[in-house]
Amino acid sequence: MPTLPAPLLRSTVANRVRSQVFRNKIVSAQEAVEWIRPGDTVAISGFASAGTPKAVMPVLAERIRRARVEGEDFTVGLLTGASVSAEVERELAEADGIALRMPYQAEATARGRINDGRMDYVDVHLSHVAQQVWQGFHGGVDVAVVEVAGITESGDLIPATSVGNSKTWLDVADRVVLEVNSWIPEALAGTHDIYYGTALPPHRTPILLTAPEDRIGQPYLRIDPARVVAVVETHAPDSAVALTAPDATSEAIAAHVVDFFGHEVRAGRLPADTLLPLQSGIGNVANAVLAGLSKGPYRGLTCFSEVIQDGMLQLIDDGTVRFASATAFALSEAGREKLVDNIDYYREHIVLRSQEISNHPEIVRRLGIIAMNGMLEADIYGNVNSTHVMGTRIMNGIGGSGDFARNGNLSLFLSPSTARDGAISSIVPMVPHVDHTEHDVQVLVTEQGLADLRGLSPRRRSRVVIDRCAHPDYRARLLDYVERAEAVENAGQTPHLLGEAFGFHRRYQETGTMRTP
Ligand code: 0RQ
Repeated sequence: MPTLPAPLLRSTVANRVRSQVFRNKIVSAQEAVEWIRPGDTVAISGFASAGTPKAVMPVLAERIRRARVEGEDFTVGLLTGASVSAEVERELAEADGIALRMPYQAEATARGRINDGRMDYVDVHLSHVAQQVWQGFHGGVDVAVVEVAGITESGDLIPATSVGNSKTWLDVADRVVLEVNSWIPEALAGTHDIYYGTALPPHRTPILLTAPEDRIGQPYLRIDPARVVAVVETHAPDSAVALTAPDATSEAIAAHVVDFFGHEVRAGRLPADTLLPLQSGIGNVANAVLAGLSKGPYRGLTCFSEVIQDGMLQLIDDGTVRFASATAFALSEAGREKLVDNIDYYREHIVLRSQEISNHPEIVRRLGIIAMNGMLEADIYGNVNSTHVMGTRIMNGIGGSGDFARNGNLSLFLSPSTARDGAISSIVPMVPHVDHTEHDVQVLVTEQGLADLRGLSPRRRSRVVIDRCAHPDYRARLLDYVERAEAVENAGQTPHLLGEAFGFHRRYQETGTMRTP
């Protein structure tokens, strides 16, 4: 644990900006926003809502709205860590203020603008964002707006409740606006591990992280004060994540996953008590899996994931999890309070890193991660669609699922077997959009059961997927499809009826259900 300078343990609004150089730059959000100009690329902190700047972005949305009324064209490109707070995402999208969005969103208005073709969206593996920005695919970054918990006397930045891409934005932006949020407990300082050793090829060297708890960097973000154009003081909480109690479907999926881990332990492929470091996506199924683990025989598990959800705090409390590495918190209001009240305890069990490290393929492969992510649908051969409803309309984005699924030791995809009250089957003959290919998907899980696809050829996989994962209402039709596909002359390695492969989806579009009368 790094030794913290004594003044960091005090906590009042006034003393959060302790460097005089930065104190001289304190302005209002209205003044700070003047540094953002039409056409700029604006990179902001924030990952799964945590650490989103609270003051400048709403003022920017208002400024864009006013400009529109006056007939001025004012849009910006918006780069983030992953999703940011729904309020910021919504206000900017409603103002039609975003020309280009990257790399992930999960908000209804933004989603609507993207699907209407009014907002360009580049859906990127989260571990690739930093290097793509360094390589210039997204142009330069004109302005970074980064939330921090404080600025030390020597000008180091105490990171916020997420790290995401903050390091990269601070490194590359021409102009930097810092929001110093005194709501964040200062005792969070020391939870972060910011690694400054990444580089572009051919200058890369090994990243020497060999266990989730390893610290390979420093607790602070750095910034050249000459590029900081404004410092804005705020005192506002992160938006809370809404949690609903796991339903019977999520619990059934979780039970299959926990059974499977037992099976892998008995087969000698996973260590008995500690398994391997776990990654799990966001949402109720992920939370149910975490809850299911606490009922198993496991003690001292580790996690190497993107976010720390309420379920993870619980697992740390009861000793199921010994250590969790992530890039952000994603907590409910109750979870937030628990974290703040017990920060000294949790700081011993948690580290937050930049997303280029939390999701790094080299580390994910080395640690042997067990990757568990949600999906919209899978096909009978194991290809997975995580992002495009009916193959065309974006839902959220690929996020970090590809970073973990492709490089993990085990890759599981989880979903209820049906969506929209049974009108959609999550198991289809052919997915109309592929995020994770049959080569990267090892295990599919629905509440019906678990299909272990490892070692199976496509023709054998199809039977296992249909028998174990498809909802009974759809099984016979899927089986009929695959049997007829196999009966065609020269059916091939992966039999399909190309005229019918999207028949389930066509039927849904034409009749509102994939079911046949
Ligand atoms: O729609 O919200 O209108 O009710 O999709 O579905 O079952 O609640 O599942 O919340 O776990 O999300 C793939 C979207 C699943 C998510 C996805 C509809 C369904 C519902 C949500 P409503 P559920 P979840 C780490 C990893 C990619 C990013 C990722 C995701 C809504 O897991 O975005 O993995 N993954 N990141 O009705 C049409 C289908 C459908 C469907 C479900 N087959 N067709 N609609 N829905 N299946 C996190 C990060 O990277 C930050």
